[in-house]
Amino acid sequence: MIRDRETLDLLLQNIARFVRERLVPQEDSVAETDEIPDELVDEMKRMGLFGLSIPEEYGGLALTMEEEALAVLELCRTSPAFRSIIGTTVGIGSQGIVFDGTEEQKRRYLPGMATGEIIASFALTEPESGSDAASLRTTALRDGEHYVVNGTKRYITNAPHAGVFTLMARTNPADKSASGISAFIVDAKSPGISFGRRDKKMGQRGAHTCDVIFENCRVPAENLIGGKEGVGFKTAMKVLDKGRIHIAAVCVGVAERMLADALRYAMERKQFGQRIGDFQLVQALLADSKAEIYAARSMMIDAARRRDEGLPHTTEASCAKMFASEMCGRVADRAVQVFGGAGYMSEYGIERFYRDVRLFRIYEGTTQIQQILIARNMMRDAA
Ligand code: COS
Repeated sequence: MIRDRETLDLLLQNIARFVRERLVPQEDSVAETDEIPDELVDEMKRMGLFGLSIPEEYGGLALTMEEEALAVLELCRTSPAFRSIIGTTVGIGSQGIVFDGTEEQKRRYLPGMATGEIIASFALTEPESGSDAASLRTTALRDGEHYVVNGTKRYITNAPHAGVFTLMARTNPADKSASGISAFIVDAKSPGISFGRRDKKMGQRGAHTCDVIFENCRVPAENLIGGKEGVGFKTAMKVLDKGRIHIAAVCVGVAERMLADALRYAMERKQFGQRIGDFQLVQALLADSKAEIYAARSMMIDAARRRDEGLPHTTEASCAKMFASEMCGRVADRAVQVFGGAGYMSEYGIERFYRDVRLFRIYEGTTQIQQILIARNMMRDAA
């Protein structure tokens, strides 16, 4: 749903200019240093990018899902690590509070997230619990006015920068199912929290993940999201439903960028006395990519609109995330192919995208998890 086309277009133009003039020129240096310069993060804060999804009364831009998806798509016509710095605050780190938090929790945390002063991070995955999220072992045991948290969270995006974690932990260890899990807001500076070394990754340099270790970390009982135990898994699943549409938009944005680069190269590079883009076999690589991007974009927009209209969208979110992330991998592969030998060389940047986008098929639910979700929902709906 687009509320005001003119305002949205202004935002999209602003983001497009920022990407073109500020982010694209720094892609190489970010990949080299593994750091996003503070001044770029400050610019993102000033543009309101951390607050895209935060309601207006807490200082955010309160974009609808369709608007957020279009904004994110625009931001992703560059290295996806730039999106990652705002991604957890816009998405999985904050939305549990937006959906299920108490008024007091929203007032306390959301305004800082909207300005980017508080980076929010989502702590679900553990060493022994990835796709099987409901098997998580981190415990949060009530002790007077606190919960005492013990456990390790793994591959937590933005953990090294986080001000706050949305943490999923088991408040009822006797209940091994999803209903034993609760969600908390945890201040990253709480005593009892320590951080592992930054993970070395295949790509997305500039985006940081690490382990977060909780040892007798005392969390005030008032930080239990919604003040209710046993519903944290549902909060996490709702957050991921929305997150998957967001990731589909990320995939479309990066794919459009890679295809634009491949197209430019195909029109410049000459072999056998003509542009390689004039060869039909190269044209097939470009055309297949164009059609698949269009399909993914249409799915992403449709899923976003369903969400905005309050319709069920779990299946559509999974379809869009699955198709868009797989599409993005194929587009990356074809883009490298169009570049030929140059595609394998770092200086052209396309091999960096090829590595960066590999993550999309894995995080916020692997392709295989999306397949399970889609088929399960189909059978449930048919029964
Ligand atoms: N919205 C609201 N509630 C939901 C929900 C959703 N999208 N999905 C599940 N639930 C509810 C269910 O209705 C169920 O509640 P009841 O017991 O009251 O019926 C409860 O949550 C447990 O759901 P379910 O039985 O489906 O749990 P499973 O253990 O079978 O979940 C999947 C399996 C695969 C769906 C889940 O573990 C998952 O999404 N895994 C991937 C996790 C992931 O994406 N990790 C990425 C890391 S985070 S970046």
